[in-house]
Amino acid sequence: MKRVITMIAASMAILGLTLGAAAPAMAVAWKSKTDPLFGYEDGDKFGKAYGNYYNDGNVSAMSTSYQYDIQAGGNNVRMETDFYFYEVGAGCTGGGACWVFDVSKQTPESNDAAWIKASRARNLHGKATGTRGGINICEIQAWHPDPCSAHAWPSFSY
Ligand SMILES: [Ca+2]
Repeated sequence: MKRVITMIAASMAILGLTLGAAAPAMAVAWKSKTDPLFGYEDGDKFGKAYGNYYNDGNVSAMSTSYQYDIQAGGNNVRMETDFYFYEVGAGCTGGGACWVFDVSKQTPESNDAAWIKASRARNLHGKATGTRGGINICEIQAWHPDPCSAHAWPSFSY
């Protein structure tokens, strides 16, 4: 009995170390307040953004962003995150893993000349080994296709 308990304790110690290593404390930052991602329409900046993407407790991928309406008022801006997972999927070749699109999530719209924070999460997939977010800022226009910035592509393995 004592040997069994010792083995369980040893296993738990190894598991603890493993979980600790698999839970990076650092978020993956993309751009910054002083060097943000800009969105343009016809050469004019409509908005800017930065943020981070991280493993939230080995439960979800969290996309946290800060959006800023450069042309305050008028049309609103919002962020969109396309969540991808590195896993075996129908679109992968040769039965291997590839980046598989899961879902898009948007932040609430804002039109303040101020940094507005918002987060969007997606549960981690048990069979995936990594995730990435395709993140951009768009201006929401009623009678015209929405102009959007290029994508930032932060990712992490787990
Ligand atoms: Ca605006």
